[in-house]
Amino acid sequence: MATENKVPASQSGSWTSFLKSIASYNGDLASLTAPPFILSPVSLTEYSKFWAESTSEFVAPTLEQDPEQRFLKVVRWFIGTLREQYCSRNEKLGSEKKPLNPFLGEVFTGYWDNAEYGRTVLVSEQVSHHPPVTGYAIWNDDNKVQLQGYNGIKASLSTSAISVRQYGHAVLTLDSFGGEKYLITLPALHIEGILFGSPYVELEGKSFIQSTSGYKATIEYSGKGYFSGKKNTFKAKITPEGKPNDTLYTISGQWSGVSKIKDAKGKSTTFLDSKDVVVNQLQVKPTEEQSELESRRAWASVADAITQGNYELIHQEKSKLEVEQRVFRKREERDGKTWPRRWFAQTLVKDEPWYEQLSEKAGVVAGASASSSSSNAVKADRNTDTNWRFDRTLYEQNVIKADKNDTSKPDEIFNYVVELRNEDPVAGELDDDKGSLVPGTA
Ligand code: HC3
Repeated sequence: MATENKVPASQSGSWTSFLKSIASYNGDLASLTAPPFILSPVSLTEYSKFWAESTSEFVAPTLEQDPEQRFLKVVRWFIGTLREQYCSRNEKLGSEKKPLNPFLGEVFTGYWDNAEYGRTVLVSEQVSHHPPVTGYAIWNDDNKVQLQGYNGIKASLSTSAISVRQYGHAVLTLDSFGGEKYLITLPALHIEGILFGSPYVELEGKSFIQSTSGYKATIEYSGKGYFSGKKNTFKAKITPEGKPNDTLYTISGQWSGVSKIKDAKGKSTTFLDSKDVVVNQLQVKPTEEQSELESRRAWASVADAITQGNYELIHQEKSKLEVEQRVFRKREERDGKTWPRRWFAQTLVKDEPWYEQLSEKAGVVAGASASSSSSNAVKADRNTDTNWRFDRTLYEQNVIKADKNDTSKPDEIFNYVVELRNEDPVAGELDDDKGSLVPGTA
C-alpha cells in the first residue's frame, strides 16, 4: 500500500493545512478544502455512469430465462461495476481524487450505443445539496431493463482514514420478467493513504442484493486480504428465500480482479475477471451544446482551473457558483419556494410495498436512508421516511434546453433559475461568504 509521499513539493504547505482541517473535521467532506493536485475536475453526478459502462453485463440478466442463473448474472454485473466505481481514479490518475461537489439541480446525461443491444440512456440529477444526494436512472428500452437509485455519503474520521457510509440504494427492474426487481444496497468504504497525499478507497462491511424472485446475495468486503491475502477481496453467499443457511453458491476473490464461484456440491469455476469487463465510453454532448445546469458546462471554468493547477482561479470560479447557489437558497427561503426537481420525486416508504418487502428480506432497515444491516440502530419510520425515485413521465416532460433562443421546448427549471436571478435581493444575501479557504486550496 502507499507509503511514498506523493504530495508535490509546491503544494506541501497546503496539504499540511488540509491535514489539519481533517483533524477538526465537521462531517461534511465537501467542506474540506484541498490543494489542486488532489482535486478532480469531474462532478459526482458523473459517477452514476459507473453502473452501466459495460452494456453487455448490464443487459445480460434480462437475456437469461432461468431465475437462479438470472440472479447470478445480476451479481456478476454488480461485482463487475466495482472496479470502475471504486478504483478507476486510482488506476488512471495515481490516487483517489476529490470530486466536484454538485449544486442543487445540476444534471448529467449521456448514452451508450451498442450494435447488438441498442441504446442505454443515463440521467443523473443532484436532488439535494444539504445533505448531498445524487439521483440517477439508466435504461435500455430495447432490452426492457432499468436501473435507478440515489446515493449520499456520511463520513467520519478514524485514526488515519476517513470512513464513509453510503446511504440510498439502487433498484434494477427487468420488465421482461413481469417487472422483477433487485434491491441493491451500497457498501461502506474507507479512504486510506491520506497522510502520504495518495488516497485510495477500500470497501468494507456488507452489502446485499435481494430480488423479488426470492434470491439474496450477502456480499462481504475486505481491503487487506482478510479472506485471501489480496487487496479488494469479497465473499458473496447466495441463498434462497427463507433459507439463510442453505447456501446455493459462494463467490469469492477480488472485486477488482479474478473471482471464483463454488456451487453447493463444491464444484468451483471462474466467476469473473473484472479486468476483462469491457468499459464502453459514455457519449456526452459537447459542452458548448449543454445547458447551464449541465455538469460539464456548469463546471467548465473550475475544471480548467483545476487542470491548470491554478489555486486562485479555482477558488474564484468555484466561488461564483457557490455564491449564486447561496443567493438562490436565500431568495427561495424568503419567498417560500422550493427548488423544483427535474426528473426525481420523493416517495414515502409506506407507499412502496415492494421496497418494504425487499428491505425486510435483505435484512436492511427500509427508509431512514439506510444501507446498513438491521443490527445498526437506525431509526426508521415508514410513514415519514422517503426514497428518491425516477419518474419517466417527468423525464419526458422536463427537457433540458440548451439553446435559449429555442422557444419550442420550455425548460421550466431553467425558467425558474431565470426567475430566481431576477428576484429582488434579500438583505445581506452576500454577507456570509465563508471565505474559509486556506490559500492554495479549494
Ligand atoms: C467518498 C468519495 C465521494 C463519493 C464516491 C462514491 C461513493 C459516489 C457514488 C459512486 O457510485 C461510488 C463512489 C465512489 C467513490 C466515492 C469517493 C471516494 C473519495 C470521495 C471523497 C469525497 C474524496 C475525499 C478526498 C479527500 C480525502 C482528499 O478530501
